[in-house]
Amino acid sequence: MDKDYLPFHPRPSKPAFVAPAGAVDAHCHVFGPAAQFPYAEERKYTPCDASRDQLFALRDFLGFERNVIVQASCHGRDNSALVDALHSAGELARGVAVVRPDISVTELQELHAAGVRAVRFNFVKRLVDSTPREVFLGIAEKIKPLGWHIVVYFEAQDLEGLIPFLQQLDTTIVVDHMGRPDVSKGIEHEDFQRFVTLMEQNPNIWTKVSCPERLSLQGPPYDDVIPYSRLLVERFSERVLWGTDWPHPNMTSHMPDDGQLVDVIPRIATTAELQHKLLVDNPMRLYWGD
Ligand code: 0GY
Repeated sequence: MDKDYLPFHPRPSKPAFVAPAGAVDAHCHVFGPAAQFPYAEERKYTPCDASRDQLFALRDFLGFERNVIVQASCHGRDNSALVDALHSAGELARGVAVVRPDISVTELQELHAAGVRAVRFNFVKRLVDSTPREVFLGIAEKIKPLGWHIVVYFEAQDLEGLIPFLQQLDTTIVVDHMGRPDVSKGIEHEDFQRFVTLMEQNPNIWTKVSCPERLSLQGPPYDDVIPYSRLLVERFSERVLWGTDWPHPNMTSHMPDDGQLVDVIPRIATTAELQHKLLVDNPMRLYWGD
């Protein structure tokens, strides 16, 4: 693990919010353990190991039933740790993989059988070297027969340049962490409004109202991020997902208490109906709908 890397919270609190039956943590990761699943050579950080069993124990402790496990950049395009976790979880987990452009149909089918239902395109420069758009478009073509969707990770200032590319992807797109707004600018700022307009104009675009801990300037209980997430949940209730982002790679300001993150949910989804859509109906439709 990197010298300055913050490990995940050792003893999260029990959340006061009780998630509805069947709730899905739709954004989390497994890291290693490195002895069994080494980190990628091209990685930009070396995290603290965070095993599948630790993830599943956290899921149960927080009162959730299922996970969507997202391949993180530290594992590159080797999805072995992800696939191992999916096999172990059976129907209780689905996966988002990162794949090579030359991946074969057989390899894709194996990932599908393990529970993968999407690929992730990462545009965050501190995490990955840039990938030419044509390469991503080639992958988008390859996954079409499987009915997968595409998860994209970018930062707010890059959205404008990405819009034409996103509009070329004629499948469901899920944007990580609300497109990472700069919350010092306010919800009326053109950057966040650009994202809201994008969702308004493109009914195939979903988002994860996740990561207040990454976006907050104030820290817990993340009051400065709530208006952004709440607006998206209320306006796009059928196209929002929620996740812990455990084990919270690359946090530098603080390490969130996962129980406290769960307690953000009733502040952004303020009715039982919105909570059910966010935590059960939407992720089940997208990841378990086949
Ligand atoms: C996240 C956020 C981060 C890392 C990754 O793939 C990754 O390494 O996604 C980050 O550093 O912002 O969603 O886990």
